[in-house]
Amino acid sequence: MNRSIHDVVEVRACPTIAVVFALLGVLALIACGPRGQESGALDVTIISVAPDPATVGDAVLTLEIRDVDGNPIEGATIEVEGTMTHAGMQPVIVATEALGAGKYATRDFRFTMGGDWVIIVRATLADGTTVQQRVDLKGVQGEMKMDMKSKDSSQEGK
Ligand SMILES: [Cu+2]
Repeated sequence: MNRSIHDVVEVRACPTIAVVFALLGVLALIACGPRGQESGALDVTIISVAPDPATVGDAVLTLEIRDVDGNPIEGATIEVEGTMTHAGMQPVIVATEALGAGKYATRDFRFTMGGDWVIIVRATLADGTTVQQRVDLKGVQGEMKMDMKSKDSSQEGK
């Protein structure tokens, strides 16, 4: 799973804007080089994951979100979807809290399985435009099976 192929630019907006953002994304890629996490109309960096290393269970992802010019995205509504690429995965979709300076922290996020996750960040900008960007978050620690129940699921299997 090559990183540069995996991180396809995703833009959900009207077609004209999508084309513009796609072009900007290409320019950003050329300008920034293959940094993997950063392409497209939003420059999304996961600046921290708590606990660290990321582990199955409750977690807080702190994101830094900038536009292609490097300006922090302020006044946006940011939704974070955590998912994996295998069939049957139940995505985890949560809201975020703005921390200022383009930083946002997830509320009530939870890693339900160990393994490689994909974090999809959906931003509704102040002008109503919706932009989406995905970031890989690999190697979440813990069991590679569904953990849809609460913490007392360790009681199972007796
Ligand atoms: Cu999964």
